[in-house]
Amino acid sequence: MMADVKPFVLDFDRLTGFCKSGKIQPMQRRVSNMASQFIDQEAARRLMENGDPLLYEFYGLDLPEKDGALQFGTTILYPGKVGKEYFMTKGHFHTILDTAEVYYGLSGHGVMLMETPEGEVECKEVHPGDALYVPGRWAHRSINTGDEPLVMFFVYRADAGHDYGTIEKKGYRKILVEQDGEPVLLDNPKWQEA
Ligand code: M6P
Ligand code: ZN
Repeated sequence: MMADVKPFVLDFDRLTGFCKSGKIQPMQRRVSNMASQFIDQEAARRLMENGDPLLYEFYGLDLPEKDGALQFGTTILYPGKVGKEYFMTKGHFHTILDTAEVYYGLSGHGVMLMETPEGEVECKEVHPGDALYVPGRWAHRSINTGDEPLVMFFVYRADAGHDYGTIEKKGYRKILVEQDGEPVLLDNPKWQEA
């Protein structure tokens, strides 16, 4: 199977992140795709009734999920808030837990919120030109704290897989909310021990 994959080039715009030729199409996630993750359920409901805004788009490739292969693309996370909570990605552990991922900031700015199954938490800012290493075992969620799209390039082992279940059930330990115009990391009141 791998032998069938020939070298190829994809033309991601280095500011918008979109594939200019349209050779591949992004996946999209809206508020309704992850409404239960937000703290302010009333705000999430209002947004869903008012056009269900797009939170983010990201590209994935149809490549064999083999440990010798890589998966890569761009992710475009729009600015906005659900209540006081910034627009964010669902976030996930990798199914093969101990597999890492690299993100490279192209435009906009925000943070990557990460946590281990044992409860260690890290929050790292990403600006254009920053390369962020997410080690294996760390769940990762991107959060847009700015007022323009946060665009990043990412790459990870193609067989890593996405484990959403843990985050969907328990939530993240921390949330990032705006207070007096600044992002503040707080304990997630909805977080539950399994
Ligand atoms: C990035 C990558 C993808 C991931 C996407 C969306 O583009 O990490 O693997 O799928 O973000 O994030 P999520 O899967 O958490 O919705
Ligand atoms: Zn990942």
